[in-house]
Amino acid sequence: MRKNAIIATILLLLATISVACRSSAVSETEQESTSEKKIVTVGFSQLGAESDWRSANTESMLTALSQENGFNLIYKNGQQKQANQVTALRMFIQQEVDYIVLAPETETGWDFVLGEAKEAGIPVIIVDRRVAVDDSNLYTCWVGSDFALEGKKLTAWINAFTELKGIDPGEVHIAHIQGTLGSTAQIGRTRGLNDAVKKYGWDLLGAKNGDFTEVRGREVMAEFLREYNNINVVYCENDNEAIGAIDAIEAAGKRVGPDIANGEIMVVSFDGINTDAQQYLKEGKISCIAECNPLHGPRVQALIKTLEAGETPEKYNYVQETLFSSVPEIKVVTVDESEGTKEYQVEIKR
Ligand code: GYE
Repeated sequence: MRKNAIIATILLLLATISVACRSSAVSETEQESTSEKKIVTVGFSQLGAESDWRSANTESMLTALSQENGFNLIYKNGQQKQANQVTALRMFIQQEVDYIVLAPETETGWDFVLGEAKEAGIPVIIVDRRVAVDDSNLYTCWVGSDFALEGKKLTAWINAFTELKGIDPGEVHIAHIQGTLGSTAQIGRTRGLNDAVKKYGWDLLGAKNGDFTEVRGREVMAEFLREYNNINVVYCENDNEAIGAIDAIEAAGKRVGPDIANGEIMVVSFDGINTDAQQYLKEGKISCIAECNPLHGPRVQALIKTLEAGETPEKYNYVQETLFSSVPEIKVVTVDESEGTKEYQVEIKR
């Protein structure tokens, strides 16, 4: 009996101490929240690390959504697997984050998990590539590039170049190295090329998947060179593929450059963030790059601020981009858009 009474007293004491601790903890956080700003918890699911564009994008996000800027960021790298991204999103939902930011690998297959986020009342911001979902209310907004427009600009540049050099459209023999199939960047850039092939009458030899990586760019370019001996333009869907393709072309004993009338193979690509690609551009090994800007961190930060203020941001937020080239004669390209034609300046890098 006595033993039981002692145990009961100890338990009572422990309970009292824990209540006391908790109430002092509550009053501390109450004090903090009145003097400090709210910490916003964000779960960010990045698709992977396939390219320099991606690394720059990740860095921009981590810097903008930092602790100093008032964020508690939970970052997950999907390692190029959608299943990993879905798992990350479910974990964020379980952790009851304030916002989910998703950089999706491919467009399809997101309805279910985004439905779960919606059910949990967590706003989702899509960054870079898009999701193709039946109900666009499953996400709050999107920020990224107009990939089809990038493709239009780059192909308009190729057309301006061949016209300038007096090259017949039927003599433009293109090897097409695609990005990850089913990603918005691939879909838009591929559409840009296919439309231009029809419009101008170029000879498209074939398309192979380079997965946005240098290694695959090298591999598929080597295959192209084994299959065709008349390639004079290589349309790479990003700079890493272009770097790999240039290696393969040079390893096969051929020259890269814009002088296609004299046997050079002209390489064009997208991004413009990679320092090796920038160097190749200056040297003329890459003739034109359609810029794709990866610095979305501050843009996502601004969207969250808008939402925190109780306002509704634009649903689709496009980034302005240019063309970079080492060919000085072409200063501007004209592109057809839904509202008519529009001119874009070409930044000459030398
Ligand atoms: O161009 C490429 C990256 O989705 C815009 O993905 C992005 C693309 C970018 O791997 O380098």
